Amino acid sequence: MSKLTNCLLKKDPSCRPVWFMRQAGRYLPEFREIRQKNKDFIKLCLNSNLSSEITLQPIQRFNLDAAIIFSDILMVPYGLGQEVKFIKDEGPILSPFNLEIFKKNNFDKFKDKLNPIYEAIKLTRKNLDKQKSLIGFIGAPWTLIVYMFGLKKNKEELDLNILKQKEEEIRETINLLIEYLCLHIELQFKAGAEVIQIFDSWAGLIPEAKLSDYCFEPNKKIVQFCKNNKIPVICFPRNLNKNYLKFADIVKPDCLSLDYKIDPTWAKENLKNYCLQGGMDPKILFEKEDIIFKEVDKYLTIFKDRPYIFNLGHGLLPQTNPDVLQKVIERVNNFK
Ligand code: 1CP
Repeated sequence: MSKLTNCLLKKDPSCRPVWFMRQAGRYLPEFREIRQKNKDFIKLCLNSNLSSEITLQPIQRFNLDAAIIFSDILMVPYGLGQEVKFIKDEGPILSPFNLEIFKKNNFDKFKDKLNPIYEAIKLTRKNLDKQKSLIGFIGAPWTLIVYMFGLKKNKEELDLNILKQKEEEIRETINLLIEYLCLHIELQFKAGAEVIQIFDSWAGLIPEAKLSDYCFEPNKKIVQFCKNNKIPVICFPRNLNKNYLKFADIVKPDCLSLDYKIDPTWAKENLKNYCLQGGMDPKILFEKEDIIFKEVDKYLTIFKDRPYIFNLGHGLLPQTNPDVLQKVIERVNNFK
């Protein structure tokens, strides 16, 4: 069993796996080199050889316990017929959503469109050390809805008017999305991804009264699907604050990934029966070495007797220095 699955399933506190969200990405010069020659991000995600090569880049450089397949949560809306464009410094833009067209999808069409992702997973699993895990992932329904319906007014705020107007359409879309997301999980698992992470990056934007409908229940259904199929699952309901507790009680994933606004001591005391992951602010990596190490040690000490996966409270930022990351990984691996 790999260190990561041992921690997740056996809840063994003695192993201390480490990996990072966005570990394959723009902070690596070798990624930028490939990206520069491949301007179309969707096409890059659908190039199985390149996707696999990018997935393995951080593994070649660092002593990490897991690789995460190079793809994007927006490949699912793409697979379901929406156009997806990534505009530099602006983020993703999707073509207008149309429920009637969306309903015309079927499993075979979806599977064919996203097949290169599953091929990339097969290829990566073949070239990855047996001791290292390969992580597949999805975006949670709500987080996908935010992009599919263009719900954001700006980086931090939702357009609540659209949210109200489209309530019925959103409900129907979430229910359909769950089916395709479970299929996407199953196909990634069958191709060789042995752990799934569910990113609910915009969970923190949901109005309190809608948390159950938009966050807890959809995540619960997908986690239940994973459990029924014996697929280990990590949930990342970002920025839920104290509602992490409610999320944990209702959704019951194998592991909860913490964002950097969560106080790790609070998490340790309140999320008692859970394997936990991450938490440290990615911006700490821009500080001086002694400050970084102090913060790394803080997380490792708080979670010393708990099953804990070292990671950050969100993805690595593009300005991160890979040499600094190298030192952090050594620090984690040598921690006694
Ligand atoms: O070169 C570039 O500009 C591409 C940047 C990039 C990368 C490296 C995007 C665009 N996606 C990815 C890969 C990616 N996305 C991975 C690969 C594996 C790894 O972690 O190494 C994963 C797991 C994701 C997941 C993802 N995509 C999330 C969830 C995690 C999070 O960051 O909260 C989200 C919200 C997206 C949407 C997305 N894709 C890309 C960007 C810049 C964004 C976010 C935009 C926004 O803030 O709204």
